[in-house]
Amino acid sequence: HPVNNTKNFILKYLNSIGFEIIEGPEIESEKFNFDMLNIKKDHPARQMHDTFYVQNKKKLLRTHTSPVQIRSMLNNTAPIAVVSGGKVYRKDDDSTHLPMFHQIEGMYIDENVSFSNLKDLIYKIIQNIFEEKVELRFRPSYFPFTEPSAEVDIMSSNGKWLEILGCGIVNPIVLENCDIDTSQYSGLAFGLGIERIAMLKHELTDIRELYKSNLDFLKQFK
Ligand code: 2NL
Repeated sequence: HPVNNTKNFILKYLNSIGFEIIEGPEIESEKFNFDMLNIKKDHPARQMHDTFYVQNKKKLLRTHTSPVQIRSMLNNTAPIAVVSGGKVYRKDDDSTHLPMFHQIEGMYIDENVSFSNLKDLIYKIIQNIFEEKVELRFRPSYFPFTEPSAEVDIMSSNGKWLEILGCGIVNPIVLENCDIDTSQYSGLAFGLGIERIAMLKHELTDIRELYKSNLDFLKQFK
């Protein structure tokens, strides 16, 4: 399936440059999906229309793969270089959004990790994905779990900027939540939607094509 092909291709590259591939549960708690990541109680993403809650709101379907990195910070000591990939869930359903999609997130914690390190890594990842030199730009953005944060756009063949991933320097609040000494360590992190990249690589226009289980369609992707 093009989504699994894309996921495995990106994970394999990140693993080859030193990131350990880790996994975690799809059913999560508010603590790991939101609290530990500095996503406050009144943050819009917490409202019922974004998140699938289960078991009387005691548990939820993870809205991103970040809880996997949170667990790795709690269970290991720095330096840490990990990448997680898998299914995530949000209450969305149209030609560009699905209630279930796949994400890859990477995180690197060490002494002296800087925004230059982040930029260098993102350039390498994007060039590996598209297998050629692509023009890209970093645009200032906001995520509660990174500070500063940026979204990265690539220049597409029709001359338009397209958003490809989000990234940033791990917010020290998140490191402190995981008992990591912020006087010694800093970190970088990034997240990308796999369907979005598979669509760009294969020039698809409707994300729902990927999940119609139409074998004639899927057999095109060898
Ligand atoms: C996006 C943006 C991002 C992260 C994910 C992260 C995880 C931890 C700490 C800090 Cl545990 N950051 N993940 C960071 C920046 C962006 O994803 O647009 N994803 C589709």
